Amino acid sequence: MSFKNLILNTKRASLFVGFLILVSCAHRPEPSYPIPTAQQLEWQQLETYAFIHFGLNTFNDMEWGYGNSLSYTFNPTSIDCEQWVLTLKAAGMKGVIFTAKHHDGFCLWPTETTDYSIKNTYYKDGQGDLVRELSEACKKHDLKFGIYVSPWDRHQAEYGYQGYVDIYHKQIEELTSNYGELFEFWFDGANGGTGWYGGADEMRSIVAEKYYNYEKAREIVWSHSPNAAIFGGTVPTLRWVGNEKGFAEPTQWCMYKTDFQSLNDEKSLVKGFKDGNAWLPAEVDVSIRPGWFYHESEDAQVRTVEQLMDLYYNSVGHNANLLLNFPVNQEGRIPSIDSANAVNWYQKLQKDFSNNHLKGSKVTASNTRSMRFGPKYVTDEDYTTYWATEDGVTRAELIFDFPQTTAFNRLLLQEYVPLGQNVESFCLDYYANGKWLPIEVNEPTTTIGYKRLIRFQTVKADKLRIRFKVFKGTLCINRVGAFFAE
Ligand code: FUL
Repeated sequence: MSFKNLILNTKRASLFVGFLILVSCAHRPEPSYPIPTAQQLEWQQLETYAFIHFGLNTFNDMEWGYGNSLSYTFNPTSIDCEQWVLTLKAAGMKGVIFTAKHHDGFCLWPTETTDYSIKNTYYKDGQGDLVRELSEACKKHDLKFGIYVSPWDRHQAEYGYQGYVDIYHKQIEELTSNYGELFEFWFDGANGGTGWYGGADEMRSIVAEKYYNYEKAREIVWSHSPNAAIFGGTVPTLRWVGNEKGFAEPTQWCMYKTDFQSLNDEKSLVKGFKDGNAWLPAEVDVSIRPGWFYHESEDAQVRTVEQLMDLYYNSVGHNANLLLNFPVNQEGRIPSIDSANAVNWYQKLQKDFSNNHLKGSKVTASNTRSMRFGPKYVTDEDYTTYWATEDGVTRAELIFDFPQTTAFNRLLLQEYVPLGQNVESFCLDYYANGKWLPIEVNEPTTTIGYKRLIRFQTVKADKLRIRFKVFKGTLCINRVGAFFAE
């Protein structure tokens, strides 16, 4: 080989090695398992959606009907499912889950499985079908639709025996095959034991994880709505947060353990498991009033805009979805005070998060995997792009340099969870008058997950620094925002 050729080959070889290094850093970080399915991710991106509790309880001033309230007492005077849907949309809800049957066993659709239904009421002379009316209003106004059908049935004589399980599965079949695509299906875990049970009027105990055959129930749901998220039972795709008060812990893992005991352990449900074997993010279910059903006596206790805001920060802001219940009253409407508070809350929320002050800032990162994963992607609003560090990096920081001193009091952080949830600890500092100062936050700045929102006293800063102190796997940050809320 001539000297000239040798030089040429060496040059080619080093170019090739350089290329290899570039390619290896440009590759996507390895996921840290467990990770969400496409369906779970889509569900998490909904963030807020509604419950509607309505039925015989509404007309009998009850929360848990015994199973013997007379069906003709169900008598709404001016029902309007479009009013529900338009209210929910104006309150920013992405979907609605309807109590097609609550524990009292009364069915709001003309089921073939029992006479204890809307067929035996004065409503539309027994020709009504509220599941139909609501699902059609949802289609018309583009709101997702979901079903709650209580496994516990205090009316059915066969409850506790195989006969009822067949009825229950048939009800699921009817509800999933006749009303279009469902985004979520609710298997409520509540069971108080006592009930009317066809006149037996006694206590009946069952072993829920065996009795209802939830595996088959889910199969029925998925045979019609393969993308439906599943709440409750033995094979859920999301988890109850362990309370109905409206909060998830700030330290909040999407990961969970899927044995039935863990699925019912309220202390763990509220925070998840860092070492959980499955992706099972939390859903915070809570009512806009003290009760799930409408009671006139609670008209003065509707959550205010401020209280709804707290619910939001304690659920969506803590890496969980918010399922907000709206009781429908005896007229068949969402009362105006509930609707006004919810809509005003949503408008405030939109205003508070309308202007991300980080957008005009210059961002630098202590470490970057490659240009394809640069820090500029944390403010681009594109869910498919993110900032990532190189493999093996165990600490990293982002600094945002503002063009002028900027006031803010809210921060938004999102990990790129399609590759898993990694961050365990971070801290926030701002730069003002020539020095770095900590942003005082009154809750632990630990996990981030799909979304974390943080409230604090207004700071006026020239720079913002986020230090990611502990994380497993490779750090992947999808979005960061700094906002000013009045
Ligand atoms: C609970 C039920 O017992 C309540 O009545 C309500 O439906 C709530 C959403 O779930 O377990």
